Order: sequence, then C-alpha cells, then structure tokens
Amino acid sequence: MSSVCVVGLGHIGLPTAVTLARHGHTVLGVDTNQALVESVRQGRTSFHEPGLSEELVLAVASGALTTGTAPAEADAYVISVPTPVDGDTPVLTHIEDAAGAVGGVLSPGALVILESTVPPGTTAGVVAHALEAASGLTAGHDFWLAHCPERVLPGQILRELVENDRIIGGLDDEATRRAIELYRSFVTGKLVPTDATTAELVKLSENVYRDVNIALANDLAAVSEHVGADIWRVIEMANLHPRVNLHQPGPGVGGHCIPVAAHFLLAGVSADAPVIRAARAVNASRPRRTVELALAACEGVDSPRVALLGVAYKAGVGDARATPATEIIEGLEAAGVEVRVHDPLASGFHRPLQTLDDALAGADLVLIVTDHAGFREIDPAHAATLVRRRVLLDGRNAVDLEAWRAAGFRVRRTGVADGA
Ligand code: SAJ
Repeated sequence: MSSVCVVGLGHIGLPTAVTLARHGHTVLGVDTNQALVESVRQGRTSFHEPGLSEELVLAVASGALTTGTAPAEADAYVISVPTPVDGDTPVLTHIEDAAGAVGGVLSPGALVILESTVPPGTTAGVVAHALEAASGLTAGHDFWLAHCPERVLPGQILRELVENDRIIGGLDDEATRRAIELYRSFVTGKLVPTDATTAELVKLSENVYRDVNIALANDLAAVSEHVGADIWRVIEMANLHPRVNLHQPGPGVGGHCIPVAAHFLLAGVSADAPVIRAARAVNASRPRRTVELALAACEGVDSPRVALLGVAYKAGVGDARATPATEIIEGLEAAGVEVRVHDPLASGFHRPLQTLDDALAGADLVLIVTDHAGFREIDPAHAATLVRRRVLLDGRNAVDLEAWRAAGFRVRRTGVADGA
C-alpha cells in the first residue's frame, strides 16, 4: 500500500481519509482549520455521518491516520476542498491554494487526484498549472494528475464510498491507470476510465440532471395547484410508469452541490443551455414562493408568529449550512413575521433552534420546510394546544394532512390547491 495525503477534511475528505486508512494506506489528513485538525486527531468528527466516528477512532488508534495543517511528501494526494460560488461564479481559490501547497511537497512519480467538483477544464487548467508552478515539475511527465469526482449521498457516505462506481479521469492514460490502482484498494464498484474533462462533465451532468428534474416537479406542482389536483398523488401514479421518475417538489433546493451544478457547468461556456438555466431559476424561486404562501396564510394576523420546522438542507441529515430555510426565514422576518425554528437533527445553523413545543407556542402558522421523518410523529392534537391559530403549510409531503385536519388545523401543502 501507499502513503496518501488527503487535503481537506470536510464532508467528503474526512470519510475518504478514514476509508483509505482503513484499507491499508498510511494517510495524512490535512486541513487549514487548526481546530478541525486537532479534533480529528483526537478522533472527533465535526459533523454527523453514520459510522464515521467509529471508523475515525479506529483509523487514528491504529496510527494509519494522522493529521496536520500542511501537506507532506506522499505517493498520492487527494484534494477535496470546497468549491463554493460567489453569486453564480465558481470560486476556485481553495482549489488553487490546495494545489499550490501540494506542489510545494510534490516529488517525481507522485499521483495527484482532484475530487472536488469543478467547472469543465479546471483539472487540466488551473490545477495542473498551480501544481507545476509550485513544484517545477510537469504534469504527465514528472507527476500524474486525475479528476475523480465523488457521488456519495450524505447519510450513506461510508457505504457509497466503497460501493459506488467511480469515474477516473486522468490527464493522460498513465494518470488514469495509477488512479484506478489507488481506488481499486477500497472501491468495489466499477472504476470507469476516461479523461479529466469528461470526468468533470459527468459529475456536473449528474447533478444538473437532478436540478432539472426537481424543477420539473416544482413546475408540475404549480400546475397542480391551479387545476385542483394533488401533485403528490400525481407523482406517485406517474412513477408507476416503468420509465418515469418524477422527482419531488419542495420549498427550495439546498446543499453545496445541486444548487451550484448549473453555474459550474455553464461557467465561461458560451453554450445557451436554456433548459438548465430555466430549471435553476425555477428552483431558486421556490423559497420566495414559500414565503408568499406563508404570508398569505398569515393574512390579517396582528404580529404573526411562524413555527418553522426543519432547517437541514434535506430530510434525515443535520447539515443546515446551505439550506433554503435561510432565505425563507429572511423573507418572513423582512415582512415583520416572528420566526421560531425547530429541527431535531440540525447542527451549525446560524440562529438558535427551539424545542418543538417552544417553536409551536403561540404560532399562527406551522410551516414545514424539511421533511424529517420524525415530523410525521408530531401529535397534531398536542400541537393544537400550543399554537395560537391552527394553520399548517406543509412545504414537503411531510405529515398526514388528514390527522392535522382532524385536530382542527386548516392545512395547505405544496402542489395541492388551497382547500383541496
Ligand atoms: N430535493 C428536492 N426534490 C427532490 C430531491 C431533492 O427538492 O426530489 C432537494 C433536497 O431537499 C435538497 C436538495 O434538493 O435540498 C439536494 O438534495 P439531494 O438529494 O440531491 O442531495 P445531495 O446534494 O446531498 O446529493 C447530491 C447527489 N447527487 C445526485 O443525486 C445526482 C449525490 O449523489 C452527490 O454526491 C451530491 O449531490 C454531491 O456531492 O454532488
């Protein structure tokens, strides 16, 4: 096995470092966040991911995983740092900084893998140039460079890191071959060889596929509200077709991946791509639409208070960093609404989270933004004793509307006509 330096100990880098360490490699996990480096060294994770804490403790205790704030010489490097957007412009500074730091310790014969999601052409361009400038070496001659995007689902990361098929996109065939050799040490899925730019486009195509299909579901929800149908029943029945997979409408598209995929795909590309652009605009408009529905539900109420349930960016996870709930809360508060927030799983949200009862107390509207499974267990009769007005707006298909109606709530759901 080999020595691997993983640069970036976030939601992908840390599980990757742990998995490599648990599959026979000697791993140095690197991050610029000193506190994070220290907590990982002590076997603590900064976010919840099933099984990760246990595996991290074993990797550290075995000595296979150590941590630091700067890369050191290794046989292979895996760069897995954030690639956010500023507006709709991809920000590649973390990538450039990481490549520069790796270049500073890069030796001939080493393999560098970029896992971060980037605009097409970044690996062969920005990354290769940063590595060459910092090392004085030449990609494809002195060292090998590949783009190997991840496609793991938060909540399933450790399993999917091993089982998912991976796209291995080398700058040249030798880079692809060497990257396949590294991933074969822990991946049981297929390792599909290609070039770096194709690998970048594959990753973005996967996520844009999701963005466009979510937008389709949101458009159909709007139509359904107008024609008096229940979009959730429509989707359930349409998906009985063997070749139809309608996604789910909702109050917005969060996370660090799907919302930015279109911007990465189209960054600096003259292609028109009207469907991709329009889908992104549809999904970006959903938080505003949710605010409009919530304000309408509070019409005529003096000093309205909203109990907002669910701030994590999607059901079943605690990540509340890039969530549509933020824009929804801001829109409500800008309209003079007091918002109290409850989420049983969220961590790292930028405002205090209430208990369910405290959030519901005196509320004029119960607004469900994230469809955590636990919300289906809320007793509407108990909720009815706490709220000031019995009105529910379910932004997802999160609860049993009939049960809430039976407890005296007036209910609305995304994609269902008012009163239906
Ligand atoms: N969402 C909907 N309706 C849906 C599905 C999702 O509104 O039908 C919303 C979610 O609530 C969430 C957002 O979209 O706010 C993103 O959800 P997601 O389920 O796409 O989750 P991610 O971003 O955690 O994972 C995606 C996955 N990509 C695909 O499914 C193609 C994952 O495999 C990728 O690894 C990940 O992006 C990534 O890191 O790129």
